[in-house]
Amino acid sequence: MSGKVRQRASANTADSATVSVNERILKECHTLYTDPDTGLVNIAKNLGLTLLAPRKKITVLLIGNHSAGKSSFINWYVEEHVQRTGVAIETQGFTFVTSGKKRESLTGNATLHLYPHFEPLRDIEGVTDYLTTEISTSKQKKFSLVTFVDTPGLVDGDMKYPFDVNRAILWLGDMADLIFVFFDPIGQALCKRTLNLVENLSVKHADRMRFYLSKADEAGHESDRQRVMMQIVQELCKRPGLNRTGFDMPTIYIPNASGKPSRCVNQIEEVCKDVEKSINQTIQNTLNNLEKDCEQIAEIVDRKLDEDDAASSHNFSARGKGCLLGLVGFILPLLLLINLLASNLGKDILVSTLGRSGAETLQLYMAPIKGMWDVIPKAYHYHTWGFFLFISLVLLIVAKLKSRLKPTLNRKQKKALMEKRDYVQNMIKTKKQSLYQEYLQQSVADHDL
Ligand SMILES: Nc1nc2c(ncn2[C@@H]2O[C@H](COP(=O)(O)OP(=O)(O)O)[C@@H](O)[C@H]2O)c(=O)[nH]1
Ligand SMILES: [Mg+2]
Repeated sequence: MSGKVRQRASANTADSATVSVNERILKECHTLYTDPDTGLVNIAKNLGLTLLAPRKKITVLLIGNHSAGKSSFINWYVEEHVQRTGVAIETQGFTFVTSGKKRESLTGNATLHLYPHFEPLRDIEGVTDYLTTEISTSKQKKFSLVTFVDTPGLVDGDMKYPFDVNRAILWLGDMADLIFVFFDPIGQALCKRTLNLVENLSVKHADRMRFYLSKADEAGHESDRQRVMMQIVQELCKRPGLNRTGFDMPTIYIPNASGKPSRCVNQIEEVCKDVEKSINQTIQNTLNNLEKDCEQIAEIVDRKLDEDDAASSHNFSARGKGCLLGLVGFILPLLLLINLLASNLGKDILVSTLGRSGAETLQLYMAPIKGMWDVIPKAYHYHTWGFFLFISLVLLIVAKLKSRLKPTLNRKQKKALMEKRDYVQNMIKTKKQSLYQEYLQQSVADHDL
């Protein structure tokens, strides 16, 4: 019994040990947004604000000529033969290579289900049939935090793609955190399609793009390699959109790919570092955005509460004005009516209904009105009645209009709003602080080692 418990406990620690701090931070941030009850996405939606949940992994798009070594690089990174490689045109469509609980291949529709933010790809006719996802259980390097997007090899000329490959790659470039461009020394490194795409992508995403001279072990001697590199850089610089100083192009190759040892310098670790840097940047951005989003929510709540206060005081004065106007509109004809009754009913009837003192008081108070009424010639009495009835009607209508109220929040709604504000300002911000602390601590620890 206790053995079983111990076994389970150790399995748990093993499990949590394989989940890196960074992975957990991104997952927790994701949950803070997507939780159905307390998630920021839903809180914001109820306030009329659209928030996007952060992604749990970065996306790395690989482009390059056919046979430049893209698929081989993915296999090397993952340390598993996930993608088919070879000189024949192997990769026809787009493949998302990602880590998961079990080895599996998914079709296009399942892929878009897994990556809802890639859903607009459907608009590019024919792409869905050429989308696949390869899920691998590998946790090598930083693979648990990366999704690679392998693309069809780019070639010029007659090659017919079953969909608009340029449009699809440009669109994927918008979604990717990193865009790796592989140039190989033997193939059509300078194929027009690749150069055009690189130029177009760098209009928006120059900062996300990295260039590599791949399969560098096949470039011959050092001098040959230099020449190839010069050629590629020259070709790139000819493009107006790419003419920048200092093209950085590490030379990389898959160790032992050619089967014979190579003396060429391999900078493939640079690629891994670029991936790591992007992951770190993503974590920092995600945490910063978390705080910004909380602030935005708190601001909206404050604004709503202010608006509600303004509406309440508006309603208070509207009610006051409405009452006053209504009262005048109501009293005016009433006074005329009383005056009419008082002067037309005989004194006896008044005394018998109101009592002697009552009748006298009435006469006393009605005297000014009676005085004014008597000034008006008898022939105009009906007109005067009409006039005053009209005035009081207008007053009553204005009163009705003036007392129109603005909607206000009830106590429960107000409380709910304030709770939301406190939740994002206190709970989530504290959580963000502690996640940041964990993130920083691990890099401090890394340096200490
Ligand atoms: N010598 C050497 N061969 C490589 C390297 N990377 C890939 N290859 C070979 O080049 C061919 C094409 O590679 P592949 O990954 O399919 O290219 P892709 O079309 O860009 O996906 C395959 O036969 C690989 O074995 C490398 O770094 N060095
Ligand atoms: Mg390939």
